[in-house]
Amino acid sequence: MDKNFTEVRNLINGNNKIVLTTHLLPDGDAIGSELALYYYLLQKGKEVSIINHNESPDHLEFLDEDKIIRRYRDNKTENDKIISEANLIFIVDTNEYARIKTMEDSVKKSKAKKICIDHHTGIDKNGFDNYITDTEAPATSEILYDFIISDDEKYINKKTADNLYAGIMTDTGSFRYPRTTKKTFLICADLIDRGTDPVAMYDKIYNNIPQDKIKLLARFIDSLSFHFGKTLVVGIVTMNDFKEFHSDIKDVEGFSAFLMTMKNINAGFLIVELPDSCKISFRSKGDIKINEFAKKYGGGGHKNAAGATVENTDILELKDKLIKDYESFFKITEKSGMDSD
Ligand SMILES: [Mn+2]
Repeated sequence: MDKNFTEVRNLINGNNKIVLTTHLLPDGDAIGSELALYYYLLQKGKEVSIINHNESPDHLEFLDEDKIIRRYRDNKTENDKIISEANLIFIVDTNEYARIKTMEDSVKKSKAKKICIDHHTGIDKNGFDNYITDTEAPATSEILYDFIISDDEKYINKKTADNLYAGIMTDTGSFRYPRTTKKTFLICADLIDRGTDPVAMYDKIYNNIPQDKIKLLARFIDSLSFHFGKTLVVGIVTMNDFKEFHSDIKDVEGFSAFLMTMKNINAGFLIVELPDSCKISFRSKGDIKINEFAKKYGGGGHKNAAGATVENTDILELKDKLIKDYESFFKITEKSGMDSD
């Protein structure tokens, strides 16, 4: 845990032009963190822009009620200018420059001080001028709550509270995932005190699934294969599936978590076919360190949730290889059960 609250606050107090960004395919914690930080900085009189590689997913667009978030490629010239003139650039919910994708060069080139606020493992501290990280935190939004309230609780207004709540709720899988603690609930209770409506927030984010996404989910469920006594489950989503259901990679959000809802499953893989690569989401339960396994594929993450991208591969060959590698990596014997694929 590295909480350089005072240093980061001093940087904010001493600078005016601030840019916020986050990882590709931003999720609720990414967008919630950016907007909460935005409304905090706005109250401190700062000139703030949020610029992202991707647009926000449809079900999170309501969070950006003031239409603050800019997509980098929509006006590259103007966005490059904002980035180059910034004094501070915050990168939230990721600690890898590669994950800000097309913005990487522009951000690195800017003379602005770079500050990372994140809860993922693996930060290269030399890559940032300052950072606030806590890998025990269930969400970047939870870290930001502590950071903002340590300045002055008046800064957590309704808009800040709503965005922090959205970030925490989504990154904890609605308070179900590991690292959800008493503190998480106490923070959310405080956010509710400050005006967040937890029922409305859940309804807006989750009871809002496009029908095509449900059809994509049905196709994904149909693809599931079970291995090693039905303890490993593997599901795939192909480019054809995306085409048929007018969907894209944004629409597989939640599919990997879904794998882990099944009884007796120890681990699950979601493999998504993209134009030149396949994206793998690794999930596990308990002490199975799936991030160690993901390293074999050049990926990484947490003990129970990791990811990797494999270039130029056939999705079905990759699937077979994953199952074989899983067997040898975790030394699964025949006694573990028969492959029921
Ligand atoms: Mn997060």
